[in-house]
Amino acid sequence: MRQWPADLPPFLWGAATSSHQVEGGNHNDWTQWEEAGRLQGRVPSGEACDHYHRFEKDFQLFRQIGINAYRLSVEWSRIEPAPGQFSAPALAHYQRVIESCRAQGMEPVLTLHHFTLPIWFASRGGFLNPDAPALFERFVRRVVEALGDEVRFYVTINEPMIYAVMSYGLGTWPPGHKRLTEVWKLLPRLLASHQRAYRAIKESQPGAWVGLAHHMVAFEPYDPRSRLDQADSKVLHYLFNRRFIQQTDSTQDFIGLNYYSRQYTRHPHFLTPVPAKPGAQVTDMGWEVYPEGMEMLLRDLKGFAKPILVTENGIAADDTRRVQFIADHVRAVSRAQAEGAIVRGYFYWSALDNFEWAEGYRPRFGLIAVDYRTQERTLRPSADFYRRIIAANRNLWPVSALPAPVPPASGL
Ligand code: IFM
Repeated sequence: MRQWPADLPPFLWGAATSSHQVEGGNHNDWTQWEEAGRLQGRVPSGEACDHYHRFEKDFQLFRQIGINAYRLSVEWSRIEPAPGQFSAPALAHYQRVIESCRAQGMEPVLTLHHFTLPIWFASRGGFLNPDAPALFERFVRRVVEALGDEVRFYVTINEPMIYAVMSYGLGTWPPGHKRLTEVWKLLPRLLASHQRAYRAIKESQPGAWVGLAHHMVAFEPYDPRSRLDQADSKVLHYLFNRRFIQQTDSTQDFIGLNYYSRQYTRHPHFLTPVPAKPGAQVTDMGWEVYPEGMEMLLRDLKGFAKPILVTENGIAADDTRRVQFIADHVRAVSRAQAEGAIVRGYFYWSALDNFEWAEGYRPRFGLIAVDYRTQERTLRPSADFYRRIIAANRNLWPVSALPAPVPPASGL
């Protein structure tokens, strides 16, 4: 197993965002979708958190929380607005962002594709196009060339399975297709795109750590005694959680895990698992809170014998629940570490409230509340709780200290 660099903190305590969800002023396949009225009455992303212009001030707030790492994404549509034409100002912008991130003592973890596409790329069929891997590689080379060794951690593709299912299976995201056959066509293209990006990054920065952020769901049988429900949850665990990780085993230096919830398989509907049982406590997204699921998945990932970063974990709910959520999931990380999972980082999703795709601005995931009218930011009590966890574990690995008590609710 590759050694964790001695010049890095032993554990990355971070928070995450993505370009389209926070930057504002984008022009990509999602903005087209929003402008075409596909958000079912929800407000389009518009100026979002205006993070594109306010990133420096935001980084100062992040530092108040004490995070030593920040996961962000670059917006392909800004960097390559037309095929083969790269925008020097956009690349210079991200150079400044990375510089400023480092100046604030945060290790950048850079995602290269987080759901959005340049319009020209989308109109050629996006990742379904056989040329997509080569086009993605060309973009990745330009980014890596511009950022040099300032970025050590790359996530090539965020949540390939979610992207495939939402955009091509359920059709709730652009391009809005509902064709399982396309999901099966898309996945090998995403795989090839990742592999080409991996090689391109390593050619230019051999010391880089490259991986993907895999969305994993803790699947369990709806009826624990039903053999068929049990079998379905195993099948789905393989198809949705493990298959892509197995296929990328030789081209990822770390495994990124995005974890949010458990779902139940109920035979014969194994492709449409049940999000929660009646009476379960759910978040504003309708997702059940189940920290044990994260521990279970981290244990499962142990077998790949690689460092693991929890690249996302978070909740859209009242802030009191957020505090409890963070405490319970950090505890799950600590238990998984005790059982041998080499977890090297935890990134809360999200640093700021942001644009939650088809759900618009209603769900609030942030450690920092954003007033979208005034762009005013306010640290939530959960940010203070996270700060205390980080302070208590500074320079410790594995995670071992969980401060108490839980701060009171603020209504934010
Ligand atoms: O907001 C998303 C993010 O873009 C990808 N992972 C899940 C988050 C919450 O739904």
